[in-house]
Amino acid sequence: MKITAARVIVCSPGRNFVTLKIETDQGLYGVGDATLNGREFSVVSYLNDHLIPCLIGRDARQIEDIWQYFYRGAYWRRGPVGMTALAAIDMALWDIKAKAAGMPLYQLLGGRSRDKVLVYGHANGKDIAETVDAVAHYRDLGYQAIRAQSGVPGLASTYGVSKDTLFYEPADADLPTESLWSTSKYLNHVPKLFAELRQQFGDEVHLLHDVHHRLTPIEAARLGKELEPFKLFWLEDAVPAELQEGFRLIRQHTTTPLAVGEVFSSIHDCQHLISEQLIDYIRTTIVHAGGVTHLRRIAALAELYHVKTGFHGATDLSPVTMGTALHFDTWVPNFGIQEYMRHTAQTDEVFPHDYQFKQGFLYCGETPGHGVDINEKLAAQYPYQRAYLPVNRLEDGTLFNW
Ligand code: KDG
Ligand code: MG
Repeated sequence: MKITAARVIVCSPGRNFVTLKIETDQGLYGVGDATLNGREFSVVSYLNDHLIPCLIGRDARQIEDIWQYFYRGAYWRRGPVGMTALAAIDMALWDIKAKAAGMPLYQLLGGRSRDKVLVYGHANGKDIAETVDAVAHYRDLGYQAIRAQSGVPGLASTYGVSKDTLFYEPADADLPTESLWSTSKYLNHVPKLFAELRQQFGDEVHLLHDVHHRLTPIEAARLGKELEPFKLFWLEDAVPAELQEGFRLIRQHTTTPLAVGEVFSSIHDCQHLISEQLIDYIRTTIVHAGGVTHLRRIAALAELYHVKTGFHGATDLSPVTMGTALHFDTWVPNFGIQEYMRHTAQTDEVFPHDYQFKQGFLYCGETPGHGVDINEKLAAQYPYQRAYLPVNRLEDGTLFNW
């Protein structure tokens, strides 16, 4: 089965998405997501200028060989741009293979390990009262796991607090906006938020929180310890994770479960975090970490060390990634949870899919392949709109982590 064409489609049905479509001489095609939020065209160029010329004419069935060809063959390994481009090819090839087999992707991976996929949604508010209302709203929608973020008194804006209740989109301006950060104000506030949430909602609901890379290990240790009475499902991205051994310090001080990895692009970014049991959930996802082929290796390593999956699923991961991730989640033995931020109706229309949300769970479909397509005609009506993620400064002006 020869690859005859590969096309990169850029569209913006409410937000930017980069999509790869691979065609074969047998009439089957596959679709992959190549979206890297705020850096979209670096992946477009990597695919168009460097990978696609080497892809045409290859046998679409040889997924592993093609993966190795682009990973080892690049000489320049890893990194978000290269691994996202490789992931898009990999996703499209798994889609083709599953379509050729006449099976939904989870069957090819090894079959069903569960009936449904537990997901968490995002409840945000400008203060504690608003966040309580947002959590109540998600409870009404059927969610059993909810991430809670609240504005911090004294700070004009905070990560995770949106204008809209269901469709939080941080890449919100054509040049980066700037927010201000104070670690002490944040650390004083967050335990109050979770005390109130437990008071209001009891112990039944799973509560999660994302620090978004803003603390040092000892600060994260203090926060984890103070949050212990409120039994979080996880504390996410407590520190920027370039320093894997930094997690040892957090781990020595707290039993709050730790999740990390949405910005990782390879197994080498989390090898020590996993093998030294410094984390509980690994958040690398299909699109930013080399596709299904590479994620399988990460999940298998994690399984050895009692680490569960908890894939990133923000709105910048297109429905193509969400659909593929749901097949992976349906199969993977050490599944933990899946993040699920809803896409807008416009996005859902451009990417027809067969997955469904019911009462706090997502269900992947039974269509052969990963179950997500792109309506190219409709996509053409939504041209690219430049959009950046914000940057963050300390109150004295120092540039900080966003
Ligand atoms: O593109 C950046 C977003 O995907 C990220 O800010 C969302 O941290 C995030 C999360 O946990 O969903
Ligand atoms: Mg996050």
